[in-house]
Amino acid sequence: SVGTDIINYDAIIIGAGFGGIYMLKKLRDELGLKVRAFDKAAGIGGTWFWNRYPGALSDSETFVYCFSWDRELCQEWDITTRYVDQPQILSYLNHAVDRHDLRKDIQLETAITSAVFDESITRWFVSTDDGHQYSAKYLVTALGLLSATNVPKFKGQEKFKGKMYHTAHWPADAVLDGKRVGVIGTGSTGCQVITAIAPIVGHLTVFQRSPQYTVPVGNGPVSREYADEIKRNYDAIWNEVRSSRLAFGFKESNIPTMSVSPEERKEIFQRAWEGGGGFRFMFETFNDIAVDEQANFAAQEFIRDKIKEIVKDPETARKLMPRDLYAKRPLCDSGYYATFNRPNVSLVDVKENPIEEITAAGVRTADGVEHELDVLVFATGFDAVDGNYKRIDIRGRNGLSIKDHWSDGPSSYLSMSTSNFPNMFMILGPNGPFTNLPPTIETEVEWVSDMIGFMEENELACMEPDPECERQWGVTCREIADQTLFARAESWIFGANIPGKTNTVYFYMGGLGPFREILASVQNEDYRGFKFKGLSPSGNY
Ligand code: FAD
Ligand code: NA7
Repeated sequence: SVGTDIINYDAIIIGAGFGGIYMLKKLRDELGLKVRAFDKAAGIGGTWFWNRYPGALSDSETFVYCFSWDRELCQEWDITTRYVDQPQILSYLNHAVDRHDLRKDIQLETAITSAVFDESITRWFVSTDDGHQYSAKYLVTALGLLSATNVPKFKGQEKFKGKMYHTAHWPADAVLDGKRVGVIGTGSTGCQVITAIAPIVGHLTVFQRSPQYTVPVGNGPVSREYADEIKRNYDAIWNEVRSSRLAFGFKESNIPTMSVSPEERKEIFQRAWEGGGGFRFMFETFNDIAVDEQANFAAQEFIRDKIKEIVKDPETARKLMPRDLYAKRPLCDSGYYATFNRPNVSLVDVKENPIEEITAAGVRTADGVEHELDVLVFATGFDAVDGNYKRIDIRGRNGLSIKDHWSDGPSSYLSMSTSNFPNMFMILGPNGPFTNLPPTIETEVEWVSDMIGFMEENELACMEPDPECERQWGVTCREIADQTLFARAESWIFGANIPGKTNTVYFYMGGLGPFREILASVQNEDYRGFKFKGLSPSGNY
């Protein structure tokens, strides 16, 4: 039976970002359950609480980087810029939480250290880092895809006398003005932070391992007419977003790259370059850049030509020019390549000239140069998708740990559930859609809420997906991913950014629209692939 010093809930949610917030709303206010959400952060917002580095910006456009479920808020909240930056998103999410009076059911600064399923009473027991225990029938993990940080270890790191920051643990008191700053990493985050801090630091040294294809983001204020037009059409916009593949709020192209003349191709790329947006450049221009080598090469060449044009020093331009596939998360920036024309910015190619060690004064590279630094920034990304799962002791039936269950790489049935972990629902679990994320998060939250509602209505004690359906879902995800060039590029999307991490499929690349159709058909067929168990007369499993 449930102990007396344990506080009991119907549902426990881990995480208070976009996912956890909406999940709390659904379960508490629509299903009337007793729910508590926990987050180890000192504030709500998830990603946008943690990532406070200069330049942090969502590159999903403002009108699709918000909650569609709060239709009133969609009308009330001002759209003033084409994209929203970290402070804007954080204040939006705080406003949403207060608007729905959710704060009182969110416990902050509390990390979940373990979650153990007790099969005899079909309940989860959750322990926190402050020594308390809680239990719940349902456990919802909204732990974030890009949340557990990747901090590579360099020789001598502990000797460094300056400050070291990972971009996702950016301290409020960080001072960069006039300082000698080094940045390791040139992914989406690296490009943003490098471009933002170059004008304020004394000297900036960029340690680049892989050069990046990036296009202008095209941020700026928007007109009142633009915002009004979106608000007038919001219902139609959301419908389109939900049935699209990428959920970014633009019409995905259906034209093959090679079907147009070279001149027309260049014009289309140029228009996209001027219009701005990384996903737009890759998916609004043509329909095959991510799947066809020749098409991909055409896009690469266009960007390489831009680098040649923008970057004045030919040696720096050469180092900045990627030669591999354009098949990582498409990036966009606010003047990244041009930043390297600044006299206070230098570029070190750490593939040609590796980091040997971190010294008391800075970073020493293989050529013997010691790059003296006051601040070293790690823009080295995340242990994506399953990173936070491995950092909690999660145990399902028969004490099986999630680490063992996922020893060959994480798996799921429909991203939201995994066998042996009954009544555990994952928001953005492995093998979910690769999209602009809020619409996918909403899709998953609504589906989970529907299933929990179904279980409550039918007095079911327990749900668990069929392992064979889970295996099949993994095969489907693999097959789709293998049709794309993304599978051949090394990035976090396939777990290739962390030494020793299983390089496998982590996403359903079939798109949100098709994913939603699959979910609807599963639901219509009495939750095909899920096993349920009813309550015994005693109320036990
Ligand atoms: P998160 O916001 O990551 O929240 C997860 C929460 O779980 C965190 O607050 C964390 O503290 C908490 N947590 C984890 N483990 C525990 C534990 N053991 N105990 C207690 N709490 C725990 N997506 C886009 O669609 N478009 C973008 O332009 C975009 N830009 C991004 C830029 C950056 C710099 C980053 C890092 C991510 C970006 N993303 C973007 C992805 C972004 O993560 C999602 O859009 C969205 O914010 C995810 O929300 P979430 O609620 O699923 O997870
Ligand atoms: P990314 O895209 O994983 O980028 C991390 C960067 O750090 C990338 O340039 C890496 O080089 C580099 N890196 C990682 N480890 C090292 C070591 N050991 N030495 C040198 N350089 C290293 O993370 P981001 O935070 O930029 O973006 C992740 C997502 O979060 C992004 O898509 C947004 O959606 C938000 P590599 O390319 O691996 O050679």
